[in-house]
Amino acid sequence: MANQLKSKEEKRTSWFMDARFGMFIHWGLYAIPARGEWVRSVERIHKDEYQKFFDEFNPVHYEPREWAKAAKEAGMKYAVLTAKHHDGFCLFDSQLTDYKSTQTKAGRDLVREFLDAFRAEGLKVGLYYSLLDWYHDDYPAYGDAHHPMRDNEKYKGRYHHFNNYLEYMHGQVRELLTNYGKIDILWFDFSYGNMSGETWKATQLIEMVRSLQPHIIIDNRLDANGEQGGSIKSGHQKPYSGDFASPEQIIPPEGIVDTLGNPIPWEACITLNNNWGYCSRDKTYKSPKVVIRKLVECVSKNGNLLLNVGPNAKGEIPKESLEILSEVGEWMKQNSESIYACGKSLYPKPEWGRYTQNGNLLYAHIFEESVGPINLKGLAGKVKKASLLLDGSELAITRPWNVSEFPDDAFTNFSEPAHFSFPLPDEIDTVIEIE
Ligand code: H79
Repeated sequence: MANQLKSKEEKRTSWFMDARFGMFIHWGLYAIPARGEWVRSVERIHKDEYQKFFDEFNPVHYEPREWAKAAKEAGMKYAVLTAKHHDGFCLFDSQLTDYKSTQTKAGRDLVREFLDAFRAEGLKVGLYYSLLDWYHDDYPAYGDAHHPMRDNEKYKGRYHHFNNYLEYMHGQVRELLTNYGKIDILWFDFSYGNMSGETWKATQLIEMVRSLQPHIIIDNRLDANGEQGGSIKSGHQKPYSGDFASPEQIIPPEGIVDTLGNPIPWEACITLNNNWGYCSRDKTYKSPKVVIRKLVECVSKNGNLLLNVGPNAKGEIPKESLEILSEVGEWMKQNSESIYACGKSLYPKPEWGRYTQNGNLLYAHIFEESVGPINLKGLAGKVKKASLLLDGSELAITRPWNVSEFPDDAFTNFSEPAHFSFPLPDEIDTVIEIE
């Protein structure tokens, strides 16, 4: 589409749709108990008891340049850090609270260092900000399904001063978007039941956000039924409907489209093991192969993948995660043309894998070992050239001897050129570029 015909929303999100692959970083006090970022809620830990993690917090190995290099090497184009998660602890030097990293042994503004480091590596930067806040006294506690103090009678009625919380929350968002230069993504989390939309004074919040950072793109979680698209796709856009949908721990089966069937930007956020925050006992890591296939799946459905890491209390990304990222990076070095700026193909999903497409270039991601040539259904007579993305070697398009059974199909014949052997090592998926 010609640029001048693009809507404001499309222009805002065009870098994002091209980027396709980003790093989510969940880091905070919960890295110390190392039982996931929900630990305070799940174990109903009292504020006074959780305080010990604030007193201990001392991430001596926090080197965001190392994080940024790991992200870049993996082929990621952007990163989103939890500036504040549900526990209310701030990784930045907010003037509105003392519950922040600068008041801990860390003594530093960790958000600023993250932003500087990732920008220096040429990545776009985003901040996650929790709408929930289990620390602030004016955030409803008693009776709130998620609050650590939900059963504690002493916390009854605190929400009468909810406006104080809203002022605080809006104020912190203002700080983040005023004091740290250009922020590319703002990632709110999350709305539920009545805690949604105007309960957060969402229209006013969005107006402030856009006035401070006109180019920022915002997720859709100021709206309760946001995750899978919600009002973004309904055609009844609200000011706070957001720029992209944010499916969590799921890749939508058909991508996400609006009511007219037009694709809308979306980003699946997925953990590497089964926790967002560092969890020392959780070793259920996905293999690099699964991660690559999930990235390809997102792109093949017009979506992005925001892949999470949960650094530990010292500030290190777990070595298991680093290993996965580095192997994904190896694959990306050879095959990233089939990811960046690519999207859903005009051709339906093939039986042996997935297609991604960028203009005239079709990328065949071969997930299954084949016996004989790969069938490119519906492409007979349309292929100018096919080659392996891995090394650029040309592949012959041939047809099998029983051609009459496949009248309209093209095949790539892996027996020519002779030096190419298929399948490749099991861990790495093969990509063919078809012009
Ligand atoms: O930041 C990450 C999660 O902490 C956050 N969103 C991502 C990006 C998130 N907040 N809420 N939820 C996800 C969904 C709520 C899940 C819950 Fe549970 C089920 C809360 C209580 C039961 C999961 C399982 C968390 C605690 C136990």
